[in-house]
Amino acid sequence: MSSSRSIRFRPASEVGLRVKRSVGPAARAAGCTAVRMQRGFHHGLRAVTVLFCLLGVGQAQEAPTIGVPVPPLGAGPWVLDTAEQHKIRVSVVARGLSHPWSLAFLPDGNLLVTERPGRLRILRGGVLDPVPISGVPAVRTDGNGGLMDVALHPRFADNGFVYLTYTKPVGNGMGAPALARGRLEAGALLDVRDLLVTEAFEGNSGLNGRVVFGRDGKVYMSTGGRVEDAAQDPMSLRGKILRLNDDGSVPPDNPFAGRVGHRPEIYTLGHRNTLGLIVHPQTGEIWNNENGPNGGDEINIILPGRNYGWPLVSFGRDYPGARVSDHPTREGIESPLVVWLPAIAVAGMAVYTGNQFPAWQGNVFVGSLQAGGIPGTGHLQRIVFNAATEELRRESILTELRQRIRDVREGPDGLLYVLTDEEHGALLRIEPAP
Ligand SMILES: [Ca+2]
Repeated sequence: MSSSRSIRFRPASEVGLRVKRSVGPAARAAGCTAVRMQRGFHHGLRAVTVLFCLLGVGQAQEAPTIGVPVPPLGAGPWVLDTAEQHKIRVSVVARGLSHPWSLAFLPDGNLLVTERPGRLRILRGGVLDPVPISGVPAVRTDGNGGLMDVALHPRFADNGFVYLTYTKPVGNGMGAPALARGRLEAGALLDVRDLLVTEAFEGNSGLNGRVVFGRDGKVYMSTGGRVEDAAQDPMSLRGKILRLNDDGSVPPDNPFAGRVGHRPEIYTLGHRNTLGLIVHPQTGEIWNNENGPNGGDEINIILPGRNYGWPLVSFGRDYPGARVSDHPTREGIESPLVVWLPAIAVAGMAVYTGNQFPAWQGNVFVGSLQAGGIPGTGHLQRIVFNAATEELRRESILTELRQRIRDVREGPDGLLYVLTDEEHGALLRIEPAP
């Protein structure tokens, strides 16, 4: 059994851990490591030392295995029963995708899919072209980064503009989350250029980025900011949602434009790691979802100039178990619309408005990479709200497949499409079953 498949420890760099080996001989023999955690807060640096035994892989004692082996995804289709939309059929549209991250429906019916290792793929007539689209910028692929989101310009049919978020390699092993634009023409991206390159750093801490066009025609881009207090720093582009013109310039009506000590690109701050960013199809609002550490995943309604709290305020717990903050809310900080504790590693988001699933009208769908810290438990969640956008019900579906769900979208045909973020990943389609 592959331990790398069944145990996915998040690296120390993700949680700002500093590993020190000044533990006693007995603890060392048990595979324990003393870990000093530090996080900068506005009210001072808090530090705590804990014994972190699970990281002692390869030392005197092998760490316990978490999770059970996951068999490869079968051929399908699968007919499943769900709580309100009974009998759905899930089928494989394409497989053999390496860590697919995002997708975009083209007006001609074709479909773009990003693969995190740095390839942009196209499905024509539902068939995956074995040849990737050329012209994609080089990406840094270690850790969680690489090629991530893809979005089409609102006037794509006229200008062919495709927007990509990716980790730009900037030398010495460093990577910088970046936004690039190119023109799609005959299977190639042409005139590709970076519109924004954010701060470079080592490791994989908070590399992820989504991009979506608002109804105002502006580009909204998220950046991860899960270490230290970068998400609260108004001069850092990390841990933010940024708002740009379609050419990458800064709109003069941005909430912090012209304010001393603030980067003008910032639309909102205090985000840990946004993995879902959408325009709500019924209200036009920008919604995000973001990952907490060991709990505290959130859905938020994104309002200009607001602070969403990370790392000052969270409902979550840190990886060793302690609460992130003494109180989960604070005056002047936006509270999440939905919270998960423990985490489901939320990723991707769609609000269903099609006519294929009448019982799912207005429901929010999110992917889960893994639930409750147990590998091999990824699935799709459905959330039902009332007319006042207050949560009523949650349902976990596709649990039988046990795949890491990275993205979920409603297609122009009113069906739902799901990407499984696996080494042998797949594009799945969900439709009503007779
Ligand atoms: Ca928050």
